[in-house]
Amino acid sequence: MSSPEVMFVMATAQPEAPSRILSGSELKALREDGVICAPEVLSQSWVDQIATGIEAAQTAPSALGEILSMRNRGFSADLFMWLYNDEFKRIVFDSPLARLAQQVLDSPTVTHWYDQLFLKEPGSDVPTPWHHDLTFWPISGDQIVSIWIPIDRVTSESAGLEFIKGSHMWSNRFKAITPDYNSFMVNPELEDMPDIDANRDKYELLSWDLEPGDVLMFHPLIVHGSPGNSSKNNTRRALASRWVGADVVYDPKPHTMPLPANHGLDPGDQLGGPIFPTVLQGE
Ligand SMILES: O=C(O)CCC(=O)C(=O)O
Repeated sequence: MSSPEVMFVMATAQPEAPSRILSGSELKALREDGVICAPEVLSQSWVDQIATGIEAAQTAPSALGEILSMRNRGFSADLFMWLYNDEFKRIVFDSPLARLAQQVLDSPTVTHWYDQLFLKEPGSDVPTPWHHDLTFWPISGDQIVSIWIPIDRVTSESAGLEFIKGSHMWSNRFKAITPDYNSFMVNPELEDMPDIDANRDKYELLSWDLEPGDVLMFHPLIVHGSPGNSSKNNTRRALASRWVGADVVYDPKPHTMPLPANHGLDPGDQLGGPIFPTVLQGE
């Protein structure tokens, strides 16, 4: 039997448990619909820590964050914040996110893929065009989940995310729609995204009003997007935290997102190493 000291060290070295575990019906809905809203899984204290991290990333954005943001239109974005921001580092290693992902991934290991900020100020006219994620990610595998965490109350007025139910099962693979500086990510061999907004009645759209503490969890192939923030007073801050299991490998296809240079992976390597830390190991 372990000594109490050893048990204490092991316990503090592990990420915290979520406020509650996902139910069987939530896991089934995620498999079938490609997305779920999981209410009340994060404590206010973690929401506050994410808010502090976002504030720091806003005050001192990375060079990439400067490029991705359109501050004159009330939109801020950043990527891989955990590499330079201690608050986000704690969120990767200590928060309940790894354990939430573990429930979905069905994998012995749970590895952090990357984190991403999406902030839309009141009145921001910047939409997130309809897209799916996996086509422009340089990875392949099945065990992948994104956790989208709002820090503010979110409604359809304040740029709530929308999803096409079941679209993760479609065989279509769509071109990314990007600002000019990211046009290298548009793969000409893929289909154009249909005009979903002009034909909204043809699709089964899912969206939720969210409170801080609630999260959305979704499949990397589900088609999703969000409008600008038409509310007058409510900023919409969100962290997307992305996780993978043991079957996911580095696959640097053309027209995919660039990664930090020092990841040390060769094509076909299991995702891991210093830039993609494995937070839960073989449990
Ligand atoms: O927050 C948004 O508007 C976009 C989020 C998104 O596309 C994602 O997390 O994959």
